[in-house]
Amino acid sequence: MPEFDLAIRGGTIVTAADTMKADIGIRDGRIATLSASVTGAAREIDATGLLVLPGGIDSHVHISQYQGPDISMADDFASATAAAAAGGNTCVMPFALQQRGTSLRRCVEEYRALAEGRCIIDTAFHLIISDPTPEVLGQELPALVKDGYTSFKVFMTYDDLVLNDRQLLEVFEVARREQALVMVHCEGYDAIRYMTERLERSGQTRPFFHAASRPQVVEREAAHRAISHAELVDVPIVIVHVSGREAMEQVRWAQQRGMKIYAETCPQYITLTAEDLDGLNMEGAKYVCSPPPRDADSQAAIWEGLTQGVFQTFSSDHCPFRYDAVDGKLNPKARTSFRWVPNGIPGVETRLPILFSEGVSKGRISLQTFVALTATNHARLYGLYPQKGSIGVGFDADITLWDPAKRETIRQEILHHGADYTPWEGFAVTGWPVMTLSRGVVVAEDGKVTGTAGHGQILSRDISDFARPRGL
Ligand code: DUC
Ligand code: ZN
Ligand code: ZN
Repeated sequence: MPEFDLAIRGGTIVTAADTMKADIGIRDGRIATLSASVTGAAREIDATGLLVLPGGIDSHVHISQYQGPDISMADDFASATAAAAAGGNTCVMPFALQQRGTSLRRCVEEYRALAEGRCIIDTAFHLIISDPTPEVLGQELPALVKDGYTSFKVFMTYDDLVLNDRQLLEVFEVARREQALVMVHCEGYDAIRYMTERLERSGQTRPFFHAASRPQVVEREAAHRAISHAELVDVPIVIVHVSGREAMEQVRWAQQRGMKIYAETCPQYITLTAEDLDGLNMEGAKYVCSPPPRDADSQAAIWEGLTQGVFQTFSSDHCPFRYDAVDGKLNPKARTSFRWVPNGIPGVETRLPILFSEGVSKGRISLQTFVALTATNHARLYGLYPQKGSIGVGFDADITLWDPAKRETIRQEILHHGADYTPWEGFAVTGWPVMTLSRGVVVAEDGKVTGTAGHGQILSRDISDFARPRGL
């Protein structure tokens, strides 16, 4: 009987701390040994010339999320996790969205039912709280945290999701008590309404004006407000999808004051700008997401934040809609105003190549920073460590073999997501995933998805050390 089910041999292992030449022995889906030479495995994979990375963890994706009666997301759990696997990921973290007037527990069960048996890689849900009733805050949330749903997102905008300041404070208080981590969407509801109505009154309704309706000051104000509320309650929070200089500076200011404010940014904020929303006819709708992409100065600020440790995670915020579809970007109302263009872009499959190419290949960040930003910190922040997020004895054998020299041009035709376009069509990258293993099983290889639906498990998560209040 062979000692190992699988050996990965001859590669260069990269973790958030080290780079080393070693073989990996895998048994029962876990890493059983790291050593100079592993022999005696039932199967061997030759990783000569390749980097051996912890599989990507994308802690911010939206899959099959309810969008109202007229709009549908482009991915279900099968296509989203297939795309994620092809893009070098071994775990995604989507959201179970509470609709107002409904039980949080029931909504979790509904999303789990959509995911069960369909995922190709492992999946762990965050919650979205839109209706923090006494029942939700007092009973449902604490029970769900105990069941392993240890993080939730709240919104400071959108008619159906926005929480007022009092509600934010109350959610923060529960998070503090239960040691759950709150992710905050920072854009101010009233300011966006005001700008949107003004723009519409003056006929400025093309997708381009989506960006003008929510300028940086709107995000900066909300980030500052969320940080202030977090300070009042003494609770750690994550400011998600930070888009530009102004919100980044708020986060850095809070961190410099010793607060536990964590932050996430995304590929769109280092590669796209508001100009991309200015396409012919409705083409700009392909880039409509919130917060919107900004400008060159903001891209530089995001790089500052990535290199100086302001950001802990680099996620995709994958939120895919079909472009040419009546239930997507080109729904009939969207032609009347940017207000009706669904917010979000696909990106789960292209996140890793974009950061590797723009960051590592161009010499802006180290391999260690790349791994921390794309895998290790996601696992640590959201309670999946040390099961996931690194390469070491005892970790799940979630591994991506990466060719750092491979040049590729991102094109819709090579992707696996359910959207009918990519915002990065024609974007050239250096560095590409060539094989993805989920718990020791090859789920993607050379651009083909080889995993089976149902291999991916739905995970519960531990309380995160990062959610511990300062105790002030
Ligand atoms: N917020 C997200 O996190 N994703 C898509 C749209 C949005 O507003
Ligand atoms: Zn958001
Ligand atoms: Zn999102």
